[in-house]
Formats: sequence, C-alpha cells, structure tokens
Amino acid sequence: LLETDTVVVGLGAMGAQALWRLARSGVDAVGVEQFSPGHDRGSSHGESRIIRTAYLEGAEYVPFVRAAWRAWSELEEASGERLVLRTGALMAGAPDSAAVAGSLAAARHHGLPCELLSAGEVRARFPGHRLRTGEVGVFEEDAGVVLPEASILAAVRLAGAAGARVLTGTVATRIEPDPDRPRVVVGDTVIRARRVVVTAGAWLPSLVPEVAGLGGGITVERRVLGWFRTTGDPAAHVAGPVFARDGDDCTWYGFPSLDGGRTVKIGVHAEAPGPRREGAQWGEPVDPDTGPREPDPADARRLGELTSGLHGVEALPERMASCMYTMTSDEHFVIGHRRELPGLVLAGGFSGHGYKFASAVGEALADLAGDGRTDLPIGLFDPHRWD
Ligand code: PYC
Repeated sequence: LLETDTVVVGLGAMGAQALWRLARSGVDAVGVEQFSPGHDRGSSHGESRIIRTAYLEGAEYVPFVRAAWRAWSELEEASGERLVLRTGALMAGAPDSAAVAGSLAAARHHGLPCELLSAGEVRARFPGHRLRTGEVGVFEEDAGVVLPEASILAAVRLAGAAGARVLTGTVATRIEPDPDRPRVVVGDTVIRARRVVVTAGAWLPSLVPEVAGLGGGITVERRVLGWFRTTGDPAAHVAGPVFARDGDDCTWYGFPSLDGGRTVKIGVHAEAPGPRREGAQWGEPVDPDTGPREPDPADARRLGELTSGLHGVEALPERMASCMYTMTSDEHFVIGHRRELPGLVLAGGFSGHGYKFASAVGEALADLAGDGRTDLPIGLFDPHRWD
C-alpha cells in the first residue's frame, strides 16, 4: 500500500502538466504511466501540435487558449526549454467553411487581429500553399507549434525535481472512487490518496467505465499523420504557418517543416459528413491496445491526395504515424468532477483538439485536486453538462 496526497493516472499531455503543477505547489504526488513519458501509443506524440487563438471550434474557448499561452510560458521558463514556436496560422477553405467562418467569428468576438486573404494573396504570401479559386485564408499571428514529447518530458522532469514520484511501465488496472481516500490499483500495489486525477487519454473509457457513456458515448478513433519530403526550394516550408484547411471531403492540417525544410507533416483531422470513402477508414472506433493502429498503403494514398493543396511536396509520405482521438459527442472536453465518482478529478475526451490546452488543463486539474475549484474558464467542459 502506497499513501500519497494525489495520484495522477496517465502522464501524457494533460497528466504530465498536472503532476508538475501539483509537485511545484508542494503537494505530495505520484504519477503513474503505463509506458514511458513521451511514448507514441496514445495522443501525445508526433513532434508537433497546433496552438492558435481565434478558435474556430467556438469563441468560448478563447479565454482558455489565452490561459494556455500563459501557462506554456511558465513551463518554458521553469524548464529553460523552447517548447512553443510562434509561426502564425493559416485557416483556409470556402468562405463559409468552419475553418474560415469559425476563426473569423472568434476573432470578431474577442477583437483578435486576423487577416482575410484571397487565394492569390495566400499563394503570394505562403508559397507552400495552393488554394483553389474561391477559397480564402485567414491568417493569425498568435499561433504556432507546441512540441508535445518535449513538453511532456520537461513537465515530468520538473515534477520529479519538485518531489513527485513517477512510476513508469506500470498499468493502472482499477480506480476505486471514495470521497475520502480513493484508490488506484497498479499491479499488486494499491495507491491510496486524497484525490485521484485521471488523465488516461484513450484509456479513460475502459479505466473509468462510468464515463464511457457520457453524452451518448466517449469513443476512441484512430487518425494517421504523415511526413512528406519537400521538393524544390524548401524555404517556403521552413517559414510557413501551421494550418488547417477545410476541403471537400475532410478537414486537414499541417505544420511548417521542423527539420530544416526536408519534410512537412500533415494529417486529417475530420472527415466531412456524408458517405464514407473507400480505403482508409478514419473515424472508426478502435481499441487503443489492440488497434488496428499501424498506418497502411491506403492511409498513405489518402494522405498523399491532400498534397495537391500544397506546393513543392511529394505525393507519398516518407513515414507515417497513427494517433488516438478520444471523442465526445459534442467535441468539447470533459474536465472536472462527477458526483457518482467521489474523489476523482477527470480530464478526457479532448476530441482531437486538446493538446494546445494541456498547460492550462494541468493547472486546472491541480486546482481541482486541491480545494475542488479553479478560476480557469472550464465551464464548457463540465462532466455533468449532458445530465
Ligand atoms: O486543434 O489545431 C488543432 C488540431 C490540428 C489537428 C488536430 N487538431
């Protein structure tokens, strides 16, 4: 039996930040990770994540993004590492697409500086992008890249230095709620704590079955990303923005080159509604342990088709990776307490757009594990919102 104040189950994007925030405020904390921090089995790998401010998923997110920017700076300062690269973002598609109209709506609501660009203006300014006639782009400077593995490793290292115990390669098999002393079963050890923070990502629905049905169901889906070699002058891809583009049959996204112009990374975020395409089946529920997980030639072809929207990029990926999305029915996150799960603080269902918020989520979780409340704007993510 191990006794502590707070256990954090899962040290991916969110749990690593929570553990650091807890430890640095002097809380006796234990972090449990089934693999090793920075692993590639969940949703916190792939070298890059987008951070943007004019939030197309809803203007309500903007105050939380602002908190995340501030909290990333705190992690950078504490670690002495550069973890966020400010590149600007290009959101593009038809004028009424979510990427364009959603970003503009959030920008208008919060008075954020954004520029609306025609297809020609996008091509002149960002030569790595090729928009179709009639498409437009929204450029925002307050956006960039968060480095996921580096951020996790920095947070876990700082947590350890501040006194947190980190158990890696150990699987939490059961969590037992209790208002006073909830418990986590890890192999043949029981960890008893005042609070348990559950940041298990794609493993949340199986580890806490009570949340699996929330809002009609939290489901785990696979997505594939690929790194494509550049051709010609790599400069356009080194200096480019992060981007999200609404096409005819999917929303896809990508990054400027982070390896000096050799490759760029792109991925599909969401399939457009309508009949499913042949080949790669993205958006099907998968088991994070048993898959299917490995990218295959159909994935490569499907990703490769998207490169027609870029300039100076090969049509087949040099390498690919897969990643898990843990989806809620409204695609908003779940952060907080559930009445029937006393002693637990939950964070999950990040629905493919959570990483950028990890710094602020960690802070909110540490607050909630403390006295049960936080000043951070997380009302939208109330685990009871569907009741
Ligand atoms: O939230 O910006 C985002 C994003 C890009 C790809 C997946 N999520």
